[in-house]
Amino acid sequence: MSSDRQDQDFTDEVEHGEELWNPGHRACAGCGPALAMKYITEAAGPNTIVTNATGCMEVVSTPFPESSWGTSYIHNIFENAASVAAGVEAAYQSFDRRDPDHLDVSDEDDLNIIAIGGDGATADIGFRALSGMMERGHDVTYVMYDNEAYMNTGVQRSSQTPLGASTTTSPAGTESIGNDTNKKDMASIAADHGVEYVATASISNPHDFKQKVEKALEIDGPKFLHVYSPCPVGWSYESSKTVELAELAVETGLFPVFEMENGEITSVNKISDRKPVREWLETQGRFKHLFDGEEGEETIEALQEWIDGRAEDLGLDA
Ligand SMILES: Cc1ncc(C[n+]2csc(CCOP(=O)(O)OP(=O)(O)O)c2C)c(N)n1
Ligand SMILES: [Mg+2]
Repeated sequence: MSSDRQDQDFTDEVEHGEELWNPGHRACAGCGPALAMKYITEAAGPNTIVTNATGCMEVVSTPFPESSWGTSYIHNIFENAASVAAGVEAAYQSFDRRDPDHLDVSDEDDLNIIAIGGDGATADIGFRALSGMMERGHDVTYVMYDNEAYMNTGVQRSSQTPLGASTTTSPAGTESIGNDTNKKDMASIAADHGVEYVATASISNPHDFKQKVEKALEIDGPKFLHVYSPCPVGWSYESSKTVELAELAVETGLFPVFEMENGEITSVNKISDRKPVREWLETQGRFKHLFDGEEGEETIEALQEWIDGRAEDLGLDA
């Protein structure tokens, strides 16, 4: 919305289903996380307060005096989206106790508090804020959009960067094969906090993702969603291929799509004829060096083994 409209209270005016993540933001062509924002807001509707960590989604959507957000929106520092969301929730509860009429939403039960952070902001630098929010049991839905590196500051590796990826802090070269760790399993970590509902989703399946957002928002207490969101710039591929590559990551099992309820796996999007991860690696410049020598071949095999192990644990194969 433009600056002269910022004083108005839009929350009551926007009908459910209208754009709440508005065009005109500065995301790159083919930005996967931008699609994730669109789907989150479509599923959540206008009665929503978003807290958003520093990162690409904040930078592209909030250049003063404009904002792409039709929901209420708070930009917070890199490491504390979960803490700010927890504070918002605690504040609403306290308003409610003092004066229920004070609430500026049509139905307080429908108020959604959603914290959004990138993989760096969530799995690494905001990890303890997230852990505290989940452990204290705040009624907050946390969405981690995963583009597998710190993209906003120039493609540094995160704990979600896959094995073998070349990034600016894990550059492939004579001394290095690229990133030397596998993706940290954030779903299990969230479930181990006693979080009732945990799910993974991909921007290649908006229906599935939006259903999971809706389901999460209906549950009281903390919820954690991990949404896979490719980045053409950081991964080095042609921008028209974002949805295709997100889907290929699912079809290879690199990014399994599942739900966990009360610590147990309750649904898995099964895959028939899971494709070798090699097919996905070949599509991106960040893995190019893996196809050039024995060490690269060993890295591909190690990644495939890790994927096979997880697939077996999850019962991923149809
Ligand atoms: C405490 C702190 N450390 C570092 C930064 C610089 N910084 C801002 S955004 C960003 C990267 C964000 O990465 P991620 O959370 O994965 O989101 P993305 O940019 O990929 O969307 C970094 C390192 C910061 N703002 N604050
Ligand atoms: Mg990132």
